[in-house]
Amino acid sequence: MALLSFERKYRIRGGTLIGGDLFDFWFGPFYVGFFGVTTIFFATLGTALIIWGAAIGPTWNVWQINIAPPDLSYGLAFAPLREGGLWQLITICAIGAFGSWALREVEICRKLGIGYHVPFAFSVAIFAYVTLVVFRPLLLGAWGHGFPYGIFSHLDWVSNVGYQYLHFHYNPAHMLAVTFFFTTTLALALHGSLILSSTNPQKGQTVRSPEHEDTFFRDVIGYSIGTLGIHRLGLFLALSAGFWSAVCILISGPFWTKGWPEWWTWWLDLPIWP
Ligand code: UQ2
Repeated sequence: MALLSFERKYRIRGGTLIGGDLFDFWFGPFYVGFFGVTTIFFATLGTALIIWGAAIGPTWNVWQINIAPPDLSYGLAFAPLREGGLWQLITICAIGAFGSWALREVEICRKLGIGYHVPFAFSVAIFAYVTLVVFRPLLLGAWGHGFPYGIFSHLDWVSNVGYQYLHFHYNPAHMLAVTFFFTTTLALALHGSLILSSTNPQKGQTVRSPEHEDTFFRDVIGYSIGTLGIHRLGLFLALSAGFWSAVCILISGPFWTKGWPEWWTWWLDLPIWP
């Protein structure tokens, strides 16, 4: 079905979670909905606060602009705007905008009668962000444990927090996350190249079928995961990468305060050695 005639068919009322028919309309190509309105609200306010934070800071150099969380001495209290309060408000706006965007995706899925896989996947990314700026700071007792909003400043934060645990690559959850990130790129490279090899033929050649795709992998490694399976695997690998990333930073501090290399002494402490 042609794109435009399909869209005319599906662009009907219903499926909203909140607000009934009130925001159930499109603005040009975009579905609005209650959560479209709240997305615009939080994103606009958050962006304005970031620009304000930059304006009261020492530089307009985009690489160096930095909006820092409050000092650790403020604990879990609200800080004055110039002392990290802006960071706190920006964090609230970011969570409001990300959450609104996920719920707008849910409403669109409901209209289309498709699964909630996309908003679920996006929620895992939101979970990783909220772990960094809310869950871990809560467990450590101070908003100052959140990461600063700035291009170089957040890189410095990652480096410093990593060295605080001596060698982050010894963190077992970090190992899992890195492995999932690499395996995700392997799976996408296999899938992208396989699809192009069969569906983007040279001039005069015909498009090949999924049977050709299956047979290629059966001939190479004796196994094909299948056309649906590769997408299940891809989603699992990508979500696992985000999930274990969140876990690896969440356990650093709240559940393990020493260097990560030392965690592995459990191996030497096993009672099986003579
Ligand atoms: C496949 C298949 C696809 C694919 C790919 C495979 C026809 C179009 C890439 C091959 C994938 C396998 C064997 C899994 C590899 C495992 C890991 C952990 C990377 O069989 O079906 O569909 O795109």
